[in-house]
Amino acid sequence: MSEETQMASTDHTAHRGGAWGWITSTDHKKIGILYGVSAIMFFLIGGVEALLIRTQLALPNGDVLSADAYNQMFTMHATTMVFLVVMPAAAAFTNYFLPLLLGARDVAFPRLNALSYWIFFFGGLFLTISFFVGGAPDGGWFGYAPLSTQVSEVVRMDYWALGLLILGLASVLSAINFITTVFTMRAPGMTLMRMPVFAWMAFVVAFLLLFSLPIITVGLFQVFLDRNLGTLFFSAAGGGDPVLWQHLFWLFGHPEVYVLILPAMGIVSEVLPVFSGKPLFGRSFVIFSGIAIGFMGFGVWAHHMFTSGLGPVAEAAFALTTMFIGVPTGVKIFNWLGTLWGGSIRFKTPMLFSLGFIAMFVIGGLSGVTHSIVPADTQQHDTYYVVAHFHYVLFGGAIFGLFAGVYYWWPKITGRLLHEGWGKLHFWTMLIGFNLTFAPMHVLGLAGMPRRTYRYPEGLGFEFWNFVATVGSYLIAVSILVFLWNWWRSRHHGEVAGNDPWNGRTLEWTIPSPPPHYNFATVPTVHSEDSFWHDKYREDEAGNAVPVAAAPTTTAAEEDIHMPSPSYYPALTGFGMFIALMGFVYLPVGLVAVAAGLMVTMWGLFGWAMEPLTREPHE
Ligand code: HEM
Ligand SMILES: [Cu+2]
Repeated sequence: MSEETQMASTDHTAHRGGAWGWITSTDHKKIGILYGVSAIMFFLIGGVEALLIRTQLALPNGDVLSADAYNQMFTMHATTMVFLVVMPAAAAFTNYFLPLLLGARDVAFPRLNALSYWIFFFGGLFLTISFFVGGAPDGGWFGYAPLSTQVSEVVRMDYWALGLLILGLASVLSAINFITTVFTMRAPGMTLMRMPVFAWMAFVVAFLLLFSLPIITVGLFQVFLDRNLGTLFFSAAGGGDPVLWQHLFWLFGHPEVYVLILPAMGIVSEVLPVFSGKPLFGRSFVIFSGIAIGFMGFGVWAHHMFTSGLGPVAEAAFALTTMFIGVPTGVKIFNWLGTLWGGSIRFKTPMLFSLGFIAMFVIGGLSGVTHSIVPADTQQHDTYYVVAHFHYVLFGGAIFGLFAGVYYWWPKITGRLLHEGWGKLHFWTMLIGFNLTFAPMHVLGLAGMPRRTYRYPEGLGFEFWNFVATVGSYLIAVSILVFLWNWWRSRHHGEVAGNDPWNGRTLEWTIPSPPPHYNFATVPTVHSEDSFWHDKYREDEAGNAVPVAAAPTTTAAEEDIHMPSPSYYPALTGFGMFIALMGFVYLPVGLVAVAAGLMVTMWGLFGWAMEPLTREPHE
């Protein structure tokens, strides 16, 4: 929290400063910053967990972690990175920029938006607390039954099941909010096809969340019931079916990987045109392939289950759907390359991260296609080859894409640029460290090293590449320190950005940096896609861009703009849920906390319902 309060004092948009201002804020920009700062904190936690894993595996017969601690470490590392880093980082950008890209003053439901954040925050806290009270979840991030339904360890996988349940609730609420925002809050003239590609990808992600989370919610309830009330949903001995859990999980889990990657694809689709000085090549194809990925993403889940004995027909069918989903992904890559082609490219840091994204994501995508071939996957399954694959897409893809967004939009959020030199150092150390860490895992996996094992003996040929991977992971840590330093130094020494530091194409660059709390003094009217660009440039006969004499900037009085008032009820509601969750872990004694927590939740919701949306403007 201290970070957040600190930022409040320097943030020009703060209507009310201090911690209270952040807790009660309903401004989508402040909520976006809260998501972003939380994601970075969790990234550091998940990163330390990764370093512990890699330190343990640096040499054969490592003894840094016990087997028990190792299980907690890889489970929490993955759970943290997926649910507490990449998803909230995407939520940070969507919160902050979706309204700005659409020319809106806020999201459709500002207080619901605050509730989403607070539920997420308390859900993350809940999961992380588990380390200190009886041990963290240790059944893997996909919680396979019957491992996850065993109750010998008492609470650990309860933390996991309940934590994911509540985080899912936060995501469903924001999905509804973002979908409604896109449908109802677009500026005049902003047709759906004129929406910037990042807005489009956020829109698709919201649908993916809305349709996939209910599936895992059912499964998580069943895990919780199996563990605590003796039901037998996933117990083969009791007539239940552990493979059912795998279906439920992956029917959520595969769409989830697109939830993780599509926002990064959206960011890259914003950055490439700006730094190539050209519109996005085949823009509508990029949008439609994103939609296609959204639909097809629900039809490939069993490729995670090729070794579970599905039978040849199902295996062939899922092999084919998996190969097909590579097509819309390939379309996007061609369009990005087409955007670069013949452009006047500026190699600024956001551009470097975007190019890094494309290169690393292609490697990860290709190893993904090798998983679609069933006999090959039977060999690769549960080896380090898989670990290599998903880090190329999740880290080389999602994290690089998100950092492109960080460097690109930082000046809009803070009013100051990050330093280019440090940014480039960050990029290169991260790129080299990343490849040193994860490229060797392809080799290790194909040589037969199983994932999720805390030790390997000498003499199997695993020593060299494991050591290289560990060195690489420390280089990644160095790159993150460089980023943190860049952040720190930019607070006072960063170059002042002005409205439009990159010669941008979309509406957020028409307003001051940081934007005023009402975003747009006058709601813009949109006449084309990339509308800000067309305000600044006209085409001459040869098709070259010619600057228009005076590019319009908006400044106007703010008297008549009514923004939603702050409210502490969303945070209170989230807090009540947190108390109730803690109670559920420690049944039956915990029922006291469950009752107390639900009462606080009701208090929050009731107060919220009775509260007027906007108070009389007097500030
Ligand atoms: C900081 C750099 C990172 C390093 C050094 C690292 C290292 C590792 C290692 C060695 C494992 C395998 C553990 C095992 O199988 O025993 C692992 C698992 C995993 N990591 Fe990472 N990782 C990093 C970043 C990330 C990021 C950014 C994400 C996601 C966005 C991620 C997602 C996962 C997932 C989903 C697993 C699977 C865990 C499991 O088997 O249940 N990692 N990581
Ligand atoms: Cu999948």
